[in-house]
Amino acid sequence: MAEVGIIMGSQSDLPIMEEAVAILKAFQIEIEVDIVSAHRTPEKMMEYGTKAHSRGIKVIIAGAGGAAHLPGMIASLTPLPVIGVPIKSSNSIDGWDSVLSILQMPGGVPVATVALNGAKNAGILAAQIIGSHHPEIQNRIIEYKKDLQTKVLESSKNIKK
Ligand code: RP5
Repeated sequence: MAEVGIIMGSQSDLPIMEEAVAILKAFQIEIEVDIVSAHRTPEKMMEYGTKAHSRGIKVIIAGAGGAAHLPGMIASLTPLPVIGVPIKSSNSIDGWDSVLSILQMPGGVPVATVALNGAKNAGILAAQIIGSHHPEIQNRIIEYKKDLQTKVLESSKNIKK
């Protein structure tokens, strides 16, 4: 059963959102992926946002670009933590529109917003949330962080040669 729901406003967001898919698969977390548009399929968005928690989803990652309303609207409908991924899409001016649309939520309705096109970090954050009550997954995150450290220390050694 999927624990992380990854949704995006358009098929055109998929190349970025694939990075969340890839890292969550690497952490061996069950996911589901779908396209849910706040503006083009509002009824589907309502259905997704109101029912995800009863289907066993624990965290939602929502990506959108331009007038990026999907993460905030989903957050308004669900009791689950929502991670928002601002995407620099074809209708973005420079990406700030997507960032601010997702980041500047009103009090009471948080969206944990990652960097522009930061789907990989969204996946890691979702894994950390799941890992907080799942020791096996938390251990994979500990190993992942050790690996990040090893890579930097190796580059540091090599750059001095
Ligand atoms: C947003 O508009 C989507 O999330 C996407 O980032 C952007 C452009 O969508 P398309 O016109 O490519 O379908 O709603």
